[in-house]
Amino acid sequence: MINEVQIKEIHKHLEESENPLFFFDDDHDGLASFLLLWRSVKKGHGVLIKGPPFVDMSYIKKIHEYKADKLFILDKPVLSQEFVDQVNIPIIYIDHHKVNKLKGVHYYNPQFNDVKDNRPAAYWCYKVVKQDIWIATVGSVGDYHVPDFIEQFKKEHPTLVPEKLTINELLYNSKLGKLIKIFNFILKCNTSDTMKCIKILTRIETPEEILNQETPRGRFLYRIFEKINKKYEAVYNDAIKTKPEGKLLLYTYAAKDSFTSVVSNEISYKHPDKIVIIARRKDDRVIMSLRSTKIVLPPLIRKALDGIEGYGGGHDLASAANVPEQDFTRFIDQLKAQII
Ligand SMILES: [Mn+2]
Repeated sequence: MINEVQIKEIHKHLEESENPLFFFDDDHDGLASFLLLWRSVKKGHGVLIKGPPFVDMSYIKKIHEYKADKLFILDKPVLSQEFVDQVNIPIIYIDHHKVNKLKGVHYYNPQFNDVKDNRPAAYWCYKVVKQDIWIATVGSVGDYHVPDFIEQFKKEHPTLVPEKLTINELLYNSKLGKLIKIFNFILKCNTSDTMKCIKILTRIETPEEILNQETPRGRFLYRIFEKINKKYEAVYNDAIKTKPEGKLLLYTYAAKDSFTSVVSNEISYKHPDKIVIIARRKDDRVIMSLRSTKIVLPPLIRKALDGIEGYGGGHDLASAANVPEQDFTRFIDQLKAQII
């Protein structure tokens, strides 16, 4: 866990900074983490880090652009020493993926003293700011974790949760699940709409404002969600027709939009006994989200990448991989060989 002393340290970094810069991952947990920290101090700027799991060197220029005095990196699985060495302001790195070997970073990760503790970034950010429980719940449940404050959330937002507070009910049978989708989908529209939506989220007061379209800004968010959701449903409705082959359910598509993560979660829920791979062809690469309910994925992926110029990894039951298109079949074959 990230202990109480460390939580206080993060809080101090946040309070001390006059112009913090927040780099955050492009999913519900990254966005929720940013919103929690920003809304508690209302200063600084957020930068959405899209694409691969690492923070690209090109983002360093943002630090100078914004004249930031501290850099917070939220929920990004990979940070390189090379990146850290190029940054001349304090870096506060809050993450819950496999620990990176790094020097010169204020590094907060629950896996430091317990590799099994991978409670989401937003969970820890909530411990720091102690406000906006709904945003913390979106980030946590979206990352497949039922937080210990779920009863409190239920008290404050009774209509958003299902009767049974299990992870699958919360995700697939509640308004909270829809809210998580809203957080994800606004990150998938064009940059200018995404920026507008994030700005609105830094100011919105309640989740009901969005879900029930109670205000013009809530309506705006909801309409953007609906636009992306149409595209999502087209991919999902095609993917759900896929027949599993042995222990594997593989679906490949080539649309412009990236839905692999959200689709794989939902298909895995419908096929809990399969390893689900949702793959998207993009340029000459194939980008995959892999899900399982029992078999631990990262070692499988590592072996499947043997002899391939690709990368992959992530959580035990929710991972990602990226390989050149011409090696995709080989990757799948090398993965299948391990599960049959
Ligand atoms: Mn996360």
